[in-house]
Amino acid sequence: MQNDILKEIQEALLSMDIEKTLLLTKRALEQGLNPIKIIEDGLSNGIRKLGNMYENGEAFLPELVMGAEIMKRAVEIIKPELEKRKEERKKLGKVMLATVEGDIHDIGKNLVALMLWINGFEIIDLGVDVPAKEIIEKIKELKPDVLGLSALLTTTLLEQKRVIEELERTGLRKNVKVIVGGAPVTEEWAKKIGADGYAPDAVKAVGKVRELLRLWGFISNYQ
Ligand code: B1M
Repeated sequence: MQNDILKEIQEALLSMDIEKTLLLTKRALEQGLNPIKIIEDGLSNGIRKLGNMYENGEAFLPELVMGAEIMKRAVEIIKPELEKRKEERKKLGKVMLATVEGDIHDIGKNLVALMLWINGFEIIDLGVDVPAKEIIEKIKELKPDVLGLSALLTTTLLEQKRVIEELERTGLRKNVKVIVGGAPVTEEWAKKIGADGYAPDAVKAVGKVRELLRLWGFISNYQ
């Protein structure tokens, strides 16, 4: 039953039917489905399938753009449900997020931001296509505890490495934990470039950030 509606959401998104995707998203919420499940198992799976179709020449760029727009609108419907679950605990830490230079994909990063925010973290979102130099400047200015770098293109993965190198070069590396993510990112890549952590999805990103800050002794009374 639950899986049926999630499958229908995927199909509606794949057929670019905005009205139907939004309607089914609302219906899934009314049925009491977990909002995170609707995002991950419904919408995100739909858009990833669209990406596969694009790769195989069965879908084209305007369809990817449209799919991304539908996904964003559907997430807007789900957001208030997630906000109700927001943790009003004392400040857990400040997380700065960016999609690296050359990369404009932001759906995944925005989900990571949303999940961290509802779990009580302060979020500074620098947006997309952010040059390493700008990230360094913002770290100096705003002093986040964690820096999260998202990259969706194999060509922009190297930018994650470049940012970490810049952190080392400017002496800031010791002040900030770095977590990396995005579809082509792996645990091995994260280790190779000297990141502190990697998360495959937005929910696990919350766990990873908590773990890093706890290891650092930042969060004292953490459950
Ligand atoms: Co593009 N794109 N795209 N695209 N796009 C991919 C990434 C691609 C795999 C599609 C494909 O060919 N199969 C491919 C990359 C191939 C490669 O590098 N090997 C690709 C390409 C080629 C391109 C262009 C070059 C196309 C062109 O112009 N010819 C171009 C690049 C532009 C640029 O960035 N310079 C481009 C453009 C676009 C759109 C603008 C149309 C649109 C983006 C809209 C937007 O983001 N506002 C788009 C989309 C939608 C996709 C796909 C279909 C979906 C991405 C997405 O939103 N996924 C994507 C295919 C795919 O990923 N399979 C594709 C859903 C999202 C929830 O998942 O982003 O993976 P994801 O995020 C997850 C995790 O990865 C993780 O948590 C998130 C939530 O669970 N995560 C983190 C993400 N960031 C994290 C950070 C963390 C931790 C976890 O810590 C900091």
